[in-house]
Amino acid sequence: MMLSEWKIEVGTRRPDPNEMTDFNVFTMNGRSFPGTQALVAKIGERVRIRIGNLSTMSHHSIHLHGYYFKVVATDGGEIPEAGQWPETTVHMPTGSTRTVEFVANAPGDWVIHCHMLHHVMTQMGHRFGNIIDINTEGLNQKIRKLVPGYMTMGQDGMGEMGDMGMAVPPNSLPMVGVQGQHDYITMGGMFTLLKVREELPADGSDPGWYKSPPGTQAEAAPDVDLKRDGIELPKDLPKTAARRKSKDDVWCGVPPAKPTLLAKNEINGRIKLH
Ligand SMILES: [Cu+2]
Repeated sequence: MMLSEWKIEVGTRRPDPNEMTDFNVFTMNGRSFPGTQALVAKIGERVRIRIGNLSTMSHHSIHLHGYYFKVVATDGGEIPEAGQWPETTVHMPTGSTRTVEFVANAPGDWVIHCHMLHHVMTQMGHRFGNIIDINTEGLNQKIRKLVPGYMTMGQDGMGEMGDMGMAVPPNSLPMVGVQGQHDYITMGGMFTLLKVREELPADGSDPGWYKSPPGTQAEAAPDVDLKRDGIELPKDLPKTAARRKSKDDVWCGVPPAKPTLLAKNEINGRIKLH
């Protein structure tokens, strides 16, 4: 699995190799989530993943959910068994390789990703103020007098970006995330899934989302249990709040035919996917 970082300016398709620090696209095998390909394994298989960090400036801390693995080799060679160490995250210095091994004994969809925050955010990790949990009601109208089409975003995280349905240039990714089987996955960039199954499709295709057996997933407690334990839920649960649509925002749910920011440079017209 090759890790890379790129600087791709708005309206261009060619990564800028002269960038020194301000990378905005992070890839596994040349693709950013949700465009990455899932890794697949059959239950009981011994899995060996060799990771190479081709980034010019960044280290990456590659983390696998659901498993412990052992670091069994570096680009300097095999590590003798007595020297192998257990991990859930392997640090990848620039220009290095690490090889990890484990037995795929737990079925499921397990995330494997870089643990550096903006490496799983792609463009959204750059140059915006932190307004998490700030009350921004009415701010759009005020700022739009100065900046037409202005949108306040980020007060509930960046998941809302996927719900808006804003048009993007044809060779672009959503700013962050994709709809998963349970909820919107607010991740991008250096992020993919390890899919472990009893049986894999014979044609090597993606096995789809894991169907959890009944009783193995967390679910909302029934009212009777909450009452028994003396728990009273607040009226406006955080989950509901994070998905609310601002009444004052014409962009939400009704994307304009031609987004102002793109129309300015006619990016839609200039970029064609080959
Ligand atoms: Cu990283």
